[in-house]
Amino acid sequence: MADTTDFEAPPTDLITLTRHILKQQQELGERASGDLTMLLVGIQVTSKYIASNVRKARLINLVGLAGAENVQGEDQKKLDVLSNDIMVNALRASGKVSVMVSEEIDEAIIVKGSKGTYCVVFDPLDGSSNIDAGVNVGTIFGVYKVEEGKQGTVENVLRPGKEMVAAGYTMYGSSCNLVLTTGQGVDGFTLDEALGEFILTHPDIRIPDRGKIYSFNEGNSLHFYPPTLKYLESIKYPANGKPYSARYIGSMVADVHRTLLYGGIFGYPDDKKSKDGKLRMLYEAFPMAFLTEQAGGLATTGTQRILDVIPTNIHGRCPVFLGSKNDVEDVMKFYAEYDGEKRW
Ligand code: AHM
Ligand code: MG
Repeated sequence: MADTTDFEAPPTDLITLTRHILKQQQELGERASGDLTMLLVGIQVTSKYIASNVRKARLINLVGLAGAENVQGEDQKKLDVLSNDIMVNALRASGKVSVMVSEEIDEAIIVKGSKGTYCVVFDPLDGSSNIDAGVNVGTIFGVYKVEEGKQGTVENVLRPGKEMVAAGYTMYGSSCNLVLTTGQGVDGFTLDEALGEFILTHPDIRIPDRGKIYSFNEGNSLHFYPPTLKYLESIKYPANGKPYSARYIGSMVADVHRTLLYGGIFGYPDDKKSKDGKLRMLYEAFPMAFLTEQAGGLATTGTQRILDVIPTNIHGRCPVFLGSKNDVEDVMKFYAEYDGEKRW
């Protein structure tokens, strides 16, 4: 009888996201309660549901504005509101979460009576200004753990990113990809829509030490400070005559996803107009910095490791440069050299 090694057959041993996180839990032995596993399984269900709505948005009247502003003063899209509600309801129902912070909600959500020892910070639909054009968008999340008896305060999440126990994003694009770290490297999964399962397709993602792509909104150049301008000049007019290529989607999830896979650098700097940059610390900068470091790259504000920054406000912002180790080190050198000219 022939077996599947005799012909080119589809894989017969699919590693699903659930199987993967269960295995990581088993590796931790008795130290693991299974609560994080259940929480992550809950998050993957929200990703499938949001993905399905993003796909159908044009057909079921989900494009356009919802008619309200979020805490950042930005117009909320219908899909922002829907994605937020999907996340909040699923996390609340998991019973594992005592505090949530969402980009779309002004105050931290304290889940009354919850015995859950996890806090989840998230941007339910990042890059949503792109959504009506069908461009990639994504959900970003980070998870903190708190000691039993100390749950249920906003201080539970006003902690540096290095204290997160898990982080990830789901990208809704030509395929739906969930990329996750629990501090043991970074793995990427692709949604098989027929099976309704995320399948491990990118095990142990490692960022090349140097890339050839830079990803900045150079439309802000007028406002950039000297370290950023001089760094950009150095990669566009290099001595070796081989300039970097520019790629900027304007959806952090998509720009970071490409950076993790191909290498290079993504940057959203501080500038004369936005003194802390644009990206939010808790649910944009920290999760992406955690993933980047776990994939062997670096993430800095220019002068400080992003994961060391201590947030004082749940919607606080910080400058972001992340990606290949050597590329990010180059930016840091420009910050060190031109710091005096910065303030600028
Ligand atoms: P959002 O959370 O309101 O969608 O804003 C965050 C997005 C990021 O995805 C992206 O990196 C950045 O804003 C793009 O900003 P800009 O349009 O200024 O280049
Ligand atoms: Mg966002």
